[in-house]
Amino acid sequence: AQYPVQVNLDNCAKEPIHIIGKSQAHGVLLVCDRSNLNITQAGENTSEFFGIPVDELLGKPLSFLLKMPFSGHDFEEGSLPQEVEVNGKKFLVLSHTSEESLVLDFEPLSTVGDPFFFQKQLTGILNKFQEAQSLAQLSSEAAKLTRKMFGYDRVMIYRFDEEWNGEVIAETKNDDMEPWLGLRYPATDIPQQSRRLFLKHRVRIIANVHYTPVPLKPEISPITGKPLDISRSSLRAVSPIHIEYLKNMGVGASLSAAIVVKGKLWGLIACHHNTAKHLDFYQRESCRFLAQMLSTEITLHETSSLLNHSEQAESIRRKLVAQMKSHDNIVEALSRDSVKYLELIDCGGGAIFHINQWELNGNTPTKEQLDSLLNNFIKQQPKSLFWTRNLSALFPEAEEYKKTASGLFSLKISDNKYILWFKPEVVQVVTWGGNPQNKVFYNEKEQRLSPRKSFEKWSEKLTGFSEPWHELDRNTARALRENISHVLLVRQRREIEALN
Ligand code: BLA
Repeated sequence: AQYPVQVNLDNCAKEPIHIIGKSQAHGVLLVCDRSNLNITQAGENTSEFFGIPVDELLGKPLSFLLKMPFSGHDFEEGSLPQEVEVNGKKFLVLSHTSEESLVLDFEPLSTVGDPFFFQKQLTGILNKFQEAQSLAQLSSEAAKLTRKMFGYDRVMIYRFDEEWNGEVIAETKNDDMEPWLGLRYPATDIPQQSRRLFLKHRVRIIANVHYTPVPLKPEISPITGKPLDISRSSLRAVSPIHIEYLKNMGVGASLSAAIVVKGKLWGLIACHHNTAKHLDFYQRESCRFLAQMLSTEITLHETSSLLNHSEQAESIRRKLVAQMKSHDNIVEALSRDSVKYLELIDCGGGAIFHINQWELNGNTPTKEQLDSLLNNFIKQQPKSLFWTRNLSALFPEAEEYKKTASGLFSLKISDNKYILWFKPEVVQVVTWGGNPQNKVFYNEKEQRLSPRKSFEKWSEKLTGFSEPWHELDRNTARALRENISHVLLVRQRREIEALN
């Protein structure tokens, strides 16, 4: 056998989870030809659920299985799930199309309790969410409500950062379980194709981590001659890598629900159960709704803090403009009057470079260090705005002054005019769920990648980083540049007019 010389995490993103060709074992996957509703493929567990071996079903019309009146419309794209009876058992059938195939997920219908359970909770949930004063409180309420409604052993709110690493920002769990609150996990744990599916499907359960995957028969679609895309099936089997991951974590079943803010996957409601656990379609819809309400509430929180922040910056910028208009010297107007450019962007210090002179304010590197930073680094940047929270990683010389300037935000006004803002280093201890350097190894027995075995807390001291810059800082800086250019232009015109 050929082993990859180097274990490559890119392989995670290539795991073909959409054409996995197998289902989970708590229901039956049935595939028909859309044009005539003849059965073309089925899971090999039809005997267990329907009492009919798979070979007997293949090629037969759907009516052979569903001995009841139905019409093709019942299973069209977007139609409601249908309750059917087969072999004396009740199933809920969820249907969707995949190319020329109609994919039917048969899920055994458990005798549900109160069908209005969720509706009755709604007002309570909304009130709890609206009472929350902070994102932390909101997340914690959401975790508690999810656990109360669906009874998982551990419920976490998992938030992605800009690099798609994640952090458990709220948690509620059985007392005897180890807390994971505050732990971080690397981006490769939830690869991109999995995150993309969450944006679409929003809720996914893994009913039993210790299940035996059920192969589709035949594996290749007889209609297209290709593997069938079953990414939209609620029964789709799980990537073996992720199953191993959950086993290593000691998890028996999971539910994950997407938190989507402004069209982007913001995080997950991540639930674990120690043993197998199935939520039926209606419960999953309730969970989807809860996640939607949480998403809306998070959007509101983020929008209102964004609005406050931008109103503040706006008012400071207006005062700076007024100062520039009443001063002859722009640098003095920005740095020595009652309102200062340092207030515009959250920072520990700043510098203005103007016609080969430095004006330094607050905590900054020295003029000599800034000369080198400007000439050897900032001037090489292709755009007039540049920002980083980890300058020394990009410009090693900056290691010398990382205490004052791990964060750099620079604005070029013209070739001989720059404004810089600095943020100090904040040493942080970050704790990961397992050593993130050992994310994965090549498993010779299985001939595939395996995830790390240990999720033992692993702490890392992060040095050379500042707090991040705010996304609004870019708009603020751009607007300031416009203002300065305008003031300078008006002044230049007046000078020319005076000369004439
Ligand atoms: C999927 N990995 C996932 C999912 C989660 C995590 C939530 C989605 C599960 C679902 O679809 O229900 C990760 N789960 C976590 C994390 C926590 C948790 C971080 O509870 C923290 C508390 N995984 C690896 C490596 C690879 C990998 C190294 O660790 C690749 C080699 C792959 N993870 C992987 C794949 C999926 C996945 C392929 C998709 C599984 C599927 O949908 O079939």
